[in-house]
Amino acid sequence: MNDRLEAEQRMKEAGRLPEGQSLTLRFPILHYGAVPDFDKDNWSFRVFGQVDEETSLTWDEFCALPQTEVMMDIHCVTAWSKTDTLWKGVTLQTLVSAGAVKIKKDVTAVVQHCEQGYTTNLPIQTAMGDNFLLATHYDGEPLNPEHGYPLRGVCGAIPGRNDLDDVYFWKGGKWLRGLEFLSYDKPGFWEKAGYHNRGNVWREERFVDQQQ
Ligand SMILES: Nc1nc2c(c(=O)[nH]1)N[C@H]1C(S)=C(S)[C@@H](COP(=O)(O)O)O[C@H]1N2
Ligand SMILES: [Mo]
Repeated sequence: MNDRLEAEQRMKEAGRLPEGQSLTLRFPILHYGAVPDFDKDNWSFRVFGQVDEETSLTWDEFCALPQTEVMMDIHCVTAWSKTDTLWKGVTLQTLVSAGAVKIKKDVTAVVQHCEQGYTTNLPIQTAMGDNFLLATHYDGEPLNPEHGYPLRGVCGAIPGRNDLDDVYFWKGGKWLRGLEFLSYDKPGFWEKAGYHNRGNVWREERFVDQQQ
């Protein structure tokens, strides 16, 4: 057996490979449109919607926030999974506890807004989990442009943590520029184009025809 099949078998046995997924040892690149440039002086991170105060952080302000490292398994709806990916960035929990975001009580959903209009929605409880990160680094290095430099949402599964909502990787927006907090749900780019609104990997919530 080759390395990939061997690793895939191990991950299956460990219960870390959801139904319908196969393991990749590479890191595929998937997105709609072109890779945008980063212009530090004109970059801002917007916090808006149902918050006490709408704000905007500069790149330096964002980088000054306390950072967290998370090891996660990521699962793409196109059926590849990659295990033990190491990310560093800021959790939404940290944004809240650092006072950078004051979420109103009736908030139920958060929408990631990215360059070129890409959006994706998550329930607020999912986004507040340890498995959702606003990441600046992958594997100890700043993100590659293709993987979302300078900032992206990352959602995955933390092995052994059955209390979290593990969603497909499209729900991590690359080239992230802001978060919108809402008291109602607002489907994003792929969610409007036929992907499942929730996208839980263990329930195989891939497409809208599987939605209830
Ligand atoms: N801004 C933006 N973010 C995006 C996408 C996109 O098209 N635009 N595609 C999503 C999809 S469908 C996937 S599977 C992952 C892929 O991330 P990767 O290229 O780092 O593997 O990014 C997600 N985030
Ligand atoms: Mo995807």
